[in-house]
Amino acid sequence: MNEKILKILDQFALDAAVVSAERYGGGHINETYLVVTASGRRYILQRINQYVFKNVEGLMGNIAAVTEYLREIVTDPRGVMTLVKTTAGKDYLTHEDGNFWRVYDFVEDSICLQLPETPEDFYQSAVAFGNFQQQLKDFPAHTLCEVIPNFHNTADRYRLFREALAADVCGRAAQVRDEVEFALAREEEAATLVNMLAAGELPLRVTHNDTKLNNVMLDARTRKPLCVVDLDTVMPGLSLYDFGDSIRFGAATAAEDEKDLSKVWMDLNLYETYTRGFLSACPGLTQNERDMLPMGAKLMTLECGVRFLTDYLNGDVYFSTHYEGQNLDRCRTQFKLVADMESKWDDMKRIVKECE
Ligand code: GN1
Ligand code: MG
Repeated sequence: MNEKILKILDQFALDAAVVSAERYGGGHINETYLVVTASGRRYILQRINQYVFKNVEGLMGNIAAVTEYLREIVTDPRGVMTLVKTTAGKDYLTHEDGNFWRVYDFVEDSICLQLPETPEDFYQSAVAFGNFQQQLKDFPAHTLCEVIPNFHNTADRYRLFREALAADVCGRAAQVRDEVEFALAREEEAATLVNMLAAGELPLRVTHNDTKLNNVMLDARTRKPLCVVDLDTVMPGLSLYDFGDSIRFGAATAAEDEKDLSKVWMDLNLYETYTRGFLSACPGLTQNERDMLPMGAKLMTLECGVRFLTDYLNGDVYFSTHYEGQNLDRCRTQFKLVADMESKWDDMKRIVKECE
């Protein structure tokens, strides 16, 4: 076993001596290990990525506050992530080399899916994220720190896009005139949700901000949700961000970087499935939030497309890419999804009404 990892684990209040610690999972951000102790108990050890997360203290403060709050509500201990404290009683360890480490209890008897195997799986992920929203409806969201400032401030994303377009550091602007035009034609509408928040028409909520299926743990036996994981981007926001990002990713018929746009659209059946699951688990949404669900889906998709386009103009510095032009391909699928949603707008609104 790795000596350094053992020394780190020594500083956490585990139940018994460590017998193994192996690299685990497919995450792209943090470094993760599965730890087993002499009693057979399992833990997850993670080194927090400080390049992506500059404010680890704020991030860990958010996770501790939200998980402690949820623990009072859930009945199954697997219904919430549990941080294991350090021997000094802290929620994370600051190592002498400057890295930050944390330990969670392993969520036993659970599965985690990369893609839905059936529409029911997608439905259950909607229930999981709806539950998360519902359970935290009275949590004072403003007390959480904004882990990544302006993360879903769509208006601010446009400001950064305009800056990138004006600077055109890679000389790519001329190739993307159609995409630029598509984005700019929707700039005013893109501010709809942030304007409603500022006007007090939408409530500030605790949001997860990475509402993909693989961030839900399902019970291995019942295939029903246990808890949501990857709480690093939990911060104050709008419920519509979480709903919208799920639709953007989960109701799309093709990969985010599909080149053949004729394969890309938003599947209305999957949209309906997710909406039904989310609304059934989250009856506490206000009428304005319900009415704006289609707008949440559209604006999260538009925003993501604008972010990909901005990164393409900037020379692919934020999103990791595997080939030249991948960010432009990603931008195009997102804009195709937006156009498809616009053509299905009345159906999207009708489905929300039918699910209420
Ligand atoms: C990033 O790292 P990943 O794939 O979970 C991004 C999301 C985007 C997504 C698009 C912290 O998420 O906001 O929607 O890529 N996360 C961050 O694929 O920027
Ligand atoms: Mg993630």
